[in-house]
Amino acid sequence: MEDGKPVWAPHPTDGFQLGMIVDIGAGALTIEPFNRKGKTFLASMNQVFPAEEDVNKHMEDNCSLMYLNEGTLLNNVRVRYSKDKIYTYVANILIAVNPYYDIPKLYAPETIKSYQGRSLGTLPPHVYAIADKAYRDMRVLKMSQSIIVSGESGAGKTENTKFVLRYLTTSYGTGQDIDERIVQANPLLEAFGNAKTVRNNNSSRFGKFVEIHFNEKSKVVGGFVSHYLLEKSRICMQSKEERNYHIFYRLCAGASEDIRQRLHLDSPDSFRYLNRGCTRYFASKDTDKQIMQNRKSPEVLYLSAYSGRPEGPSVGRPGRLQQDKLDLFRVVAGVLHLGNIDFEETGSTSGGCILMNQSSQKLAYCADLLGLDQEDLRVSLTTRVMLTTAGGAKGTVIKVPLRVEQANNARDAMAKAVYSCLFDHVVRRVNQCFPFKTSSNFIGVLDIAGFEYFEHNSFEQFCINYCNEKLQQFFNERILKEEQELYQREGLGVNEVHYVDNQDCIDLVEAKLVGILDILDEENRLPQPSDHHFANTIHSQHKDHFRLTVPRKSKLAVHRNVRDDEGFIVRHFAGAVVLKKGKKNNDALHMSLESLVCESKDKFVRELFENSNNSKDSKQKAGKLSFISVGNKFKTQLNLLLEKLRSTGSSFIRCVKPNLKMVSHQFEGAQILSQLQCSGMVSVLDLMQGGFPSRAPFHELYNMYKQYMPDKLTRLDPRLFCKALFKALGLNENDYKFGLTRVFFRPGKFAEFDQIMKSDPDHLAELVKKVNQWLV
Ligand code: AOV
Ligand code: MG
Repeated sequence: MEDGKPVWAPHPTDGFQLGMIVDIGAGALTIEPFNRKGKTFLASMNQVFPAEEDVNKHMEDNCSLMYLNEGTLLNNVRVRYSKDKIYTYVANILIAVNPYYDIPKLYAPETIKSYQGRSLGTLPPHVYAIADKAYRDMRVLKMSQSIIVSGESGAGKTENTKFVLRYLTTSYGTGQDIDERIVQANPLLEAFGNAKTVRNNNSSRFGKFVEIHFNEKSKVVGGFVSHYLLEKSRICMQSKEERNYHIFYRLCAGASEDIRQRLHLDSPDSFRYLNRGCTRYFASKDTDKQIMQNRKSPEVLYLSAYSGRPEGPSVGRPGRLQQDKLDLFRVVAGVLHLGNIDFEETGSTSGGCILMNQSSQKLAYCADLLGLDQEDLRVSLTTRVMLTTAGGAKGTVIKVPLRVEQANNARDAMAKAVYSCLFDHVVRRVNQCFPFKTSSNFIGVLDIAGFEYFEHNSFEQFCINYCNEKLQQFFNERILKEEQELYQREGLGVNEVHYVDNQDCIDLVEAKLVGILDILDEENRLPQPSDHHFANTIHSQHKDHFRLTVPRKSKLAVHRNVRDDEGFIVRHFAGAVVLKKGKKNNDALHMSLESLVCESKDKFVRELFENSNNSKDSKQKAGKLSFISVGNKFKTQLNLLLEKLRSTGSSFIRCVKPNLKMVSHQFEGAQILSQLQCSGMVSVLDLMQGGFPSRAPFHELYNMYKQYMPDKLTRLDPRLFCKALFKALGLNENDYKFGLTRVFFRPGKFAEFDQIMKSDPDHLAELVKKVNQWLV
C-alpha cells in the first residue's frame, strides 16, 4: 500500500470505507476517509487493504481483480448487487446474495436453456452454471457430485437449492412425472418442517441432503432425501414473533368442515402449542386456506399419484386418498389437543398431580385421534413406571406420581416424539415417491443452516455449529487441497499452501469420552444432571484448551467463589459461542408413555413409532427415562454425510443475507462482511492472493486472441502461440506462469493482459509489429 493510493478501511456499518493513508504509526495507520476530508481516524494494519483504482468496476469472477482482499470482495459484491447481479464467483465458488424480490427473467426457462452444457465462466455467474458444472463433471468424470449450499438463516439456501433441483430435472430429466415429483417434494417438506422465525418467514428447521440419481445415460431416474435435526423445541414453544410449523396453521385455516369437526379444530389462538408464539396466519388466513384447499397443494400431491407403497398408489382411489390425508391431519391435530392438557397439584402428601377439570375433553380428543385409551393416557401422563432394584433382584414395577412440572415435561416430550416421528414418516413417503432401481451416479444438494450464535444459545445451536465446523474442514480440504494439486499437476512448483486447521475444535466436540458430546451423555445419565456440573466437567477435562473458555461473567463468579451456571464458550471457526444448557440432548420419553403410543390401536400411529429408531432399543431398558442421545445420533449421521461428500466431487454456494429487514435493495456492509468471513471466503482470498487465481487453457487464449494476430503466429500450436504472444507483450515474468495445459496469472494480471489485447487499434497494430519482429 502506497501513500495517496485508495485503501479500504474499517467502517462500523458499511464494513469498509474508502480512504487514504495519511500517516503510518507503530501499530496503526491514520486514515482520511474520502468523503470526510480532514476527519482522520486510526485503524490497525491488518484491517486496511488496498483498493482498486476504479471502485465502481465489478468483476464476474472476483479473482480477476487486482487486489484480492475482504475490502475489494465486499465492494465487488456490493457494486454487482446494486445492478441486480446477485451472483459472483470467487474462482469456482459461487456467492449468492438474496435479492428479496424476483429479478425478471433470472430463473426463466430460457435462462435454464442458455446454461445447458456451457462451461463455468462463459456466461454470467449463476446457480444454474454451478448445477451444470456438477452435471458435466458427473458425466465426464463418472463420479457423483455434491453441491454444498451454506449461509445464515434467510440467506437463500433453500431457494437456491430449489433452483438447482429445478434446473437439473428440467434439463436432464426424462420428461416424465418423476422430474416434477422431485421438485414438488419441497413444498411438502416445507409444510411440515418450515416455520416463520424472526430471521426468515419460511425458515427450514431441519437440514437436508437431496440426491438426484441418474442412469448410465445421465438421465434423471429418481431421488432420495436425507434429513437432519428437526428442531423439536418449536413443536411446544415458540418465541413471541415466531410460529410453529406451517402445517398447524394451514390445518386450522383450511380444513374442510367435516375434517374440522372430526378433528375438533379451532383457531390457532385456542391451542397452547400455537398461542404463546405468533398466531397470525402466514400471509393471511386466506392464503393458508388457499394452500390447503388448492388441488395442487403439497399435501394433496404427495398423497396422490406418487405413492409407491406396496398397496399401490392411491390415485384414482379417492377413498384411499382421503384416508391417507386424514391420517396425517389426525396426528397433527392430536398433538394440538395434547398440548392443551393442563395439570394441577393433588394437594396430597404424595405430591402428585391430576388433570385439571377442563382438560378431560382435550384428553379425550387426543386419545381418540391417536388411537389411545383415555384412561391409560391419563395415567401415563401423570405417573411414571419404575422398576425397583432393591436387594439386587429384578424388582417390582411401581408407579411414581409426577409433579405438575414433570407431567408438563412428559406431555411435551410426547408431543415432540409424535410430531418428529410424523416428520420422519413424511420424509419416508417423499422418498417412496421417486424410487429408483439402479443408479449410476447422483448429484446431492446439501441445504443446512450455517454457523449460528445468538444471545442465548442452546444445544441446537451447538449441533449446528459443530456441523458447520465439519463442513468448514471439508471446504478447506477441498478448496485448498485442490488448488495445491492443480499447481502440482501443472508443474508450477509453488510453495505449499497453509491454512488454519480446525481439527482441534472438532475433537473437542466429538472425541471419545472426553469430547463435549460424550461428557454431555454422561451428565444426562446421572440421576440429577445439572448444567453447572456439566460445564465444570468440560472445563476440568480441557484445561487451557485453545478452543474453550469460560464466559466473562463466570470468571468473576469463580473469583468470588460463588456458584455460576454460565456454561462455556466454544471458539468456533466463525466466532465464539456461549453455551449454557445441554438439556435438549435428551429426547427422553417416559417408558410408560412410549409403550402406550407404540401399542396404539391405530395402525398409522403404531407404524409411525415402529419405523422410527426411537423405540428400538428402549424397549429393553429398565423402566426409567429411555435416554436417547440426540448429540451422538447427530454425530453418526454427520459422519456418514461427510463420508458421502468426500466420495463425491464438490461445488460450493455461499449464500448471503443482505439485510436484517428482509427487504430488497438494501446492502448492510458490515454484517455482509461478517458472513463472508464466516463462510471461509476471506481465507480463500488470502490463498488466492498468494497464488495464481486466474488461469486460462492455452487453446482458449488462442481462440480468443487469434483474430488480432498475424497468420504467422496463428500457425503455431496454442502453447507456443501464447509463449510468443507473452514475450512480444513484454509481460513481467513474475505475473504469470506456464503450466502444462494453461497459463496461470497472478491476481489481477489476466484482466490487465486482456485489456492490452483488446485496446485501441493503434496499440494493437503496434503489438502485431512487435510480434512479427519477435517471430523473425
Ligand atoms: P434460507 O434457507 O437460507 O434460510 P430461504 O432460501 O428460505 O433462506 O430464503 C428466504 C427468503 O428470501 C425466501 O423465502 C424468498 O422470499 C427470498 N429469496 C431467497 N432467495 C431468493 C432469490 N434468489 N430470488 C428472490 N427471492 C429470494 V433458513 O432455512 O431460515 O437457514 O433456516
Ligand atoms: Mg432454508
